[in-house]
Amino acid sequence: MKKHIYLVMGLFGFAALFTGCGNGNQGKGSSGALNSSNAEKVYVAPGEHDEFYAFMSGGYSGNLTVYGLPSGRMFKEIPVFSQFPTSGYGYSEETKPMLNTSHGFVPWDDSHHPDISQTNGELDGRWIFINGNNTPRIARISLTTFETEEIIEVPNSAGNHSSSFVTENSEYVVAGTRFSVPIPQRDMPIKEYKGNFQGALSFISVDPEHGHMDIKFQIIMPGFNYDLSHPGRGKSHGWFFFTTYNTEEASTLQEVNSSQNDKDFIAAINWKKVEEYVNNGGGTKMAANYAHNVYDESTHTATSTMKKEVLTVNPIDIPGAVFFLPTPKSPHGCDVDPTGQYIIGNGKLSADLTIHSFDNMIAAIEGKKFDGEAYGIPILKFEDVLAGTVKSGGLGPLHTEFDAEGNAYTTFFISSEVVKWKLGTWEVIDRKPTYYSVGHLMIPGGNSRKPFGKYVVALNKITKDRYLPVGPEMEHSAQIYDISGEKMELLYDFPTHGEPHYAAGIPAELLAPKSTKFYKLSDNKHPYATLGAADSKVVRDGKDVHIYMSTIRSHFTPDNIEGVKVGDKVYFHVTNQEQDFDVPHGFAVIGANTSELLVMPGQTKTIIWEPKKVGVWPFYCTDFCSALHQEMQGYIRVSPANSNIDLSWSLGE
Ligand code: K7E
Ligand code: CUA
Repeated sequence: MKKHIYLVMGLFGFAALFTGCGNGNQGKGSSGALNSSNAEKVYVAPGEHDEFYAFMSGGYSGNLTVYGLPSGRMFKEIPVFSQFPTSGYGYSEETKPMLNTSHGFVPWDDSHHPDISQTNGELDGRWIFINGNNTPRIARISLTTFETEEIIEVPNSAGNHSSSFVTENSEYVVAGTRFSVPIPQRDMPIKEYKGNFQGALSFISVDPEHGHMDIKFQIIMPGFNYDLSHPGRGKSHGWFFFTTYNTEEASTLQEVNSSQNDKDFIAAINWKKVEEYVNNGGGTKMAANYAHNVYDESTHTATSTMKKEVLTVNPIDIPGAVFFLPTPKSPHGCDVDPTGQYIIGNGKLSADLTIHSFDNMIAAIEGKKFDGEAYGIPILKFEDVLAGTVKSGGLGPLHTEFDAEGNAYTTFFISSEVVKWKLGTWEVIDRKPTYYSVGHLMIPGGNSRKPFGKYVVALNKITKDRYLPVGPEMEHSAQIYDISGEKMELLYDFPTHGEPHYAAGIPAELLAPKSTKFYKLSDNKHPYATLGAADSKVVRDGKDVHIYMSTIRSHFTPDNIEGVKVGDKVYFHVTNQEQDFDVPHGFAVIGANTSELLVMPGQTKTIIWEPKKVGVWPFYCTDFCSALHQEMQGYIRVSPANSNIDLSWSLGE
């Protein structure tokens, strides 16, 4: 045990050494990142467009950010798991249901791994999925509207981390638990973890037409930690691979106790076999309670439904469906190359990378060459499945991506570098420092059969001296490298928002032409929509007052409202009448216990305002929409609770 403590301390000492040094003379001189031709490589002239979209997970912002590559310009923050006052997401009545869970309204999460939908193993640009780590959820975001359309909660899961990766035809988006827990949840002593806690790996089906998600089955696995996962592709399509750590099943002092085993496992799951089993009536329905939230583009409104049942399967009931591949040193990343042949386990406490061969794995399974079992799941022999080892000389490998030329790129957290190596020969071709302590990296399409190469983006954890200081809290730093040549070339640094873990990149030409410009007013099915200024009205229903409000440059209709009383609940249903690209109107009213609304053309959004004080209170448009934007305002008169002033409103006559 002591030896392990020393090893861990040794590694972190080494980390301090690397992350502690400044950028010194890096890049001075005629080559390197300060070379002016590198500036040209990331320069996108005014009015020109970037070549790639990059979607960065927002980490503890709970959201997803959209950047351009190579420029590193941020285009949008897409709210997903967190309330977002900039647009009113999670504040407006229409979007609040998106954040409903079995724990009630949860307005925040920690998002890690975006993954773009695929067809035949290639990015198809329809949707992007991302996981909520803390209160386990998977979200689906439309890549035409760039809006979150659906969120499904994942029951029996805790720390939804080995998620949200899609299979080759987006048959499934997969969500694996990081923490094992009692399943079903119950009151029990924590020290009885071993043998009692379990880990759920959820396969969420994706409707090929609408993208709607549904948990098809959950595999209830031994009580390990399931860290990351990737789908098989090509020849290994039908399989899914998950790294595990804490196969020791320690429940305390994890940083020591879960590093005891020299090898943990990669769990190989033959999901086609499990699918066949459940299609034939296999599995056990378990009572559950989880939210399924769907946003309807025609009503501009989300609904939340609680689901009450989940289908679970016990892997030992399906012989041939699940195997363990021994993998050294608490592996973190689990990556599959574009051919589907190689499965890379990045042992985060190791210097070497372990590469398993899919063909070897199948041969070992067919030859029934097992090295014992864990909870009835066969363990394959390490030597039988091993394809090779990359002796990198780096420390703390985390994640690997691929280009289209048979090269792999692995990040090393402790030694702060990206290492390029050759699939099949395992030789190291190049290594470049990152600033500092890189986590994931991303090559557009690098998690598919068809990587686009050209750039790799390193997503660094430590920013330190890369930018002007802004106090103790800094944004994380990304770095873009040109990988079109034999050697990688650092081009540019740019800050990212929240803590991007993984990212997904796609050629702009696959998304830009189909991007929604505005919503058609004639398609607006919102029950409180105002489809023309003439339809504006105010309706009282007991203490509820519904204001059907329309907006067009540059006025609200109605602009003045009287007859509202203290104790009323006022619903401002604001419809934007514009039918043009990029003309939002905003709405804010004094004292609202919520955010503004930002309403896109053709859309209806609602906030509730509960006036507590008598007076005449203004509201206004928050988005500078025209030269007369400052005139886009109105008043609402609030009378005492017992007043008998009738409702009235002005339509601008
Ligand atoms: Cu940050 Cu993929 Cu959540 Cu590694 S994870 S870095
Ligand atoms: Cu509408 Cu400003």
